[in-house]
Amino acid sequence: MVDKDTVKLIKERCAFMRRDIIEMGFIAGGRGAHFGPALSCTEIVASLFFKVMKHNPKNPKWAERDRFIQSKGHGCLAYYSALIESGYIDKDQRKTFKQDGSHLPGHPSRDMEHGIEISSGSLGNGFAIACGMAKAAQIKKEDHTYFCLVGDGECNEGLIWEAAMNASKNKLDNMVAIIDRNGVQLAGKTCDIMDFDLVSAWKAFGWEVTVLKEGNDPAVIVETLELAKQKRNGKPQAIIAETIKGKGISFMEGSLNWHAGVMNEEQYNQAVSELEKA
Ligand SMILES: Cc1ncc(C[n+]2csc(CCOP(=O)(O)OP(=O)(O)O)c2C)c(N)n1
Repeated sequence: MVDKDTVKLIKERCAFMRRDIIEMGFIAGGRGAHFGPALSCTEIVASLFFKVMKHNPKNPKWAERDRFIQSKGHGCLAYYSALIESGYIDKDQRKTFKQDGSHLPGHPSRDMEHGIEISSGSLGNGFAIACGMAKAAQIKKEDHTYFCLVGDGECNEGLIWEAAMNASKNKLDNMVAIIDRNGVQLAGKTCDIMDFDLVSAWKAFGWEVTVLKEGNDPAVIVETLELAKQKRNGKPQAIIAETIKGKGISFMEGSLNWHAGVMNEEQYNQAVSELEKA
């Protein structure tokens, strides 16, 4: 059972993070931003950064830290907002999102000084890299956990399954994949584009699977992630988290239009006002 103070803290952080996401996405102007993919996983990323993972913003390269790998790199606004709210990146850097020379490009680019472990954005690659890093840690007998955020549409990539079977063969029980099952991908609903049973697939590839019905509820997320982190039973862990794409902004929730988009001033004002009232 997660205590009330923890839940309160994560909800507060999510409120700041959502504000950062909207600010940065609006600042990107005509370049557009992936709002929906960041808003669906805000609670997951916040639970990791503000409770579950051991890490130190003052020492980003601390060898014993747990690792966060955002394989669905296009959802980086959630990652960046967690790095900003934890102190890896200055808040005033928000205005550089997607600008040349920024620490905050449109997809994460490896930048260890600022807490970004790997470059990602080509779907499937981040997960495969995370499994490789977890294997290296296993060989070196290091005791930290690799948390990798994967999209449900991303699970259509063949590379995911090559890495998944390799991880179970290698008994990578230091590896936790969190699948952000928001049901909507770039050009349609995930079930219309490639309809397969994610739970059975991950199990068939040798992973222990937990389905998280309330993937935007910090209390349930923290409990599930902490359990997965403690399990060292010879199996990698997959958490299938049912979330809402665009969560928190009424006109974005569940919408295909806001996988990525350009936000006008009226929409920005509405989004900010909804966040203030939440
Ligand atoms: C290898 C590769 N193919 C295609 C794309 C283009 N692309 C970017 S996001 C996306 C959809 C991802 O959907 P999902 O994994 O469900 O993530 P969500 O946006 O719902 O968080 C696609 C196809 C890509 N980034 N990489």
